[in-house]
Amino acid sequence: MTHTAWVLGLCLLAIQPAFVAHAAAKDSRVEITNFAFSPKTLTVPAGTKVVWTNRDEEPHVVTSAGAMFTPSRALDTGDTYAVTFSKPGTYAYYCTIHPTMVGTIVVQ
Ligand SMILES: [Cu+2]
Repeated sequence: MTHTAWVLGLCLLAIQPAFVAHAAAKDSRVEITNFAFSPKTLTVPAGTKVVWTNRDEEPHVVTSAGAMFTPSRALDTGDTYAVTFSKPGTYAYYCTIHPTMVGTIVVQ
């Protein structure tokens, strides 16, 4: 083994835990684009932080149907909103400004 290969191997060993930690980080994303939540249904394990990002030029709101979590304020372009789902269940939500925009978070 050349010295270079040995050093590279050491580097890979050193950075590997960072990748593992990143993969285990419990957050998941929903994009708001073209007046729709994407993915429309997101299934996550309990304890996941779900982060919505508004990619539209229009403001949108993330509101729980049945008030199962705190609603967001009106999200402008690029704004994010996060909810951590600790209990299993099906969480339907919609946009109060555009009530035909609906989505679901399924927490397992
Ligand atoms: Cu909206």
